[in-house]
Amino acid sequence: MTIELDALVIGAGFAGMYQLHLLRDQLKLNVKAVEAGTGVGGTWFWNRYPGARCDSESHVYWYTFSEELMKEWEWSERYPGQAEILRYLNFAADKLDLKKDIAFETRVISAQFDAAANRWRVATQGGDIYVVKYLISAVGCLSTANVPKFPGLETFAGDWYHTGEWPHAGVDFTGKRVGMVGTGSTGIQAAPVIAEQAAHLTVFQRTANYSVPARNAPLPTEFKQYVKQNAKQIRATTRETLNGMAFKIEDRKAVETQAEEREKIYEAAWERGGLQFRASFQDMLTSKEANDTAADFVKRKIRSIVKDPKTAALLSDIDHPYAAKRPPIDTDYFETYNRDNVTLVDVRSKPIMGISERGILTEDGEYPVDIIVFATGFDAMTGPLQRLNIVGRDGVALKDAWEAGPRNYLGLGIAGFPNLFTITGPGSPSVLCNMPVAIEQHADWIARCIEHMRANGLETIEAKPEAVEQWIAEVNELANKTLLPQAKHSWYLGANIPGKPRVFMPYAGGMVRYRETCDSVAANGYEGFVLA
Ligand code: N01
Repeated sequence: MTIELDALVIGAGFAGMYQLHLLRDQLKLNVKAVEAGTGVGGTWFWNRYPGARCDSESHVYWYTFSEELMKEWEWSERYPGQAEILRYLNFAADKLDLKKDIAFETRVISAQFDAAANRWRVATQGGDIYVVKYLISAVGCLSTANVPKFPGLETFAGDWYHTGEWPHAGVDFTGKRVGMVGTGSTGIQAAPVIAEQAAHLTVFQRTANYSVPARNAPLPTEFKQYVKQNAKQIRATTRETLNGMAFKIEDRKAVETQAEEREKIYEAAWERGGLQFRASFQDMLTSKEANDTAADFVKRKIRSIVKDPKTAALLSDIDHPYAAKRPPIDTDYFETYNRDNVTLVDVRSKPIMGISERGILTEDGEYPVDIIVFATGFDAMTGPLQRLNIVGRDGVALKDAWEAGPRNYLGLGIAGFPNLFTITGPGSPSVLCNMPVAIEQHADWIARCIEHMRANGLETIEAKPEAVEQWIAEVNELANKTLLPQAKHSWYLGANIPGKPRVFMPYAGGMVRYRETCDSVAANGYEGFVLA
């Protein structure tokens, strides 16, 4: 079937749903969304692994464009769990009546720009062709599962799963020997929950990781009321902070604070729990000396929690600055290693060689398991876009244009790919920000841009190559002012995927500065874009 539309949105998670709403209900475009899953939810549709929960606190992890939606929904816990977020997104989709305009179980396999017709031709796995003027990717940053290519995986006699493609029916670990590979945010959330059920859990750690207690808890009635009464103010606060959270980064510097006082501050932040640990001092991500104080504090905490000295040493032998990789938060992660049925295996010194029929093979020998859980992350940021097989002007494929790393303007537009917008694309704050805040800003900007084009009879918008050059230079410069690029094994850099170019992908200048830049670009007639 060939379907002609004004616009097509790819993906029906937080981003795609909001973009569909704006384009359909505000701009009155003829627009649809396509979604590979059988339901809305994106990340939260696919990531159903045990312990899956958001690290943003619930009162900032939702749509804030509608006060009505904010007042009608009530979160039950400090951090929303996967099932509750999925319920929330279904609630929002139903309130906005979005589902009727989303084609589910529809995976995009290619998108080709037809310059003569000034249209994108988008092909789906089912054989449909969407012919559209505007193409908006809302495919998320972490939606292309990375299953390491371990030789012999196909010979494994047990079951294996990637956390980002978790079976809807769940996995029963009762009585099973489980091997889990990966100790990022996902593995750190999953391990304590799996360990409670499994006969034995063996965690295969390549890079030791920091983690701070989340201190999740049910929300008291008073707080729920506070959120309802202050919905507008909460929204406003998330627009004023560097990372779209409701907490502000303290003005004080770790290097100018007396050791005793600093310890008290870290201790209080540890007790309070959550991502705001990294907001304790303003110099934590810019000064190695400051960062060392936080790193040292967390490492000492790990050693104080984990009883077996060898395991404690492995867990606290962390090779990167605190928060230079996305910092996880946890519920009893380090405590889990005190259980009799949990073992930690270091696969940095003795890497995984492959998978046998019976289990996981490292240079140290075979670890027999019944189930393997790959908490091995994603081909982040560029992976989901590349999977769409996008071909722009003059037959240039995105995979060739980005061979040396992503190159775009504002993280939103790509030279040679007219009328294509990438929500939370590389080069935008995205994963360094509370995602719904970054998403709403992008979707609003895109809607305003399309509105401007229609009001002025403009047919195409395309980033100028020189604007792309400047933007990439700015993204690099901002990242290099921080310690972020110093984590060698970070997915921010693409370093988790063999052969992927090492480029720091997110915009590290903060959401406030980024928003101002985008607004001023629009106010100056979409400076840096060619409009025709
Ligand atoms: O993935 P990761 P994730 N052999 O890439 C290891 C978001 N998120 O799914 O560090 C052995 O961080 C890898 O080792 P190394 C959040 O933004 C959010 O955990 O590359 N090990 C690492 O330990 C997060 O950052 C939330 O050396 C291998 C792990 O697998 C992002 O998603 C919850 C390996 C992968 O860690 C991704 O997190 C969860 C190999 N061949 C996730 N390959 C919330 O907000 C990889 N590893 C709650």
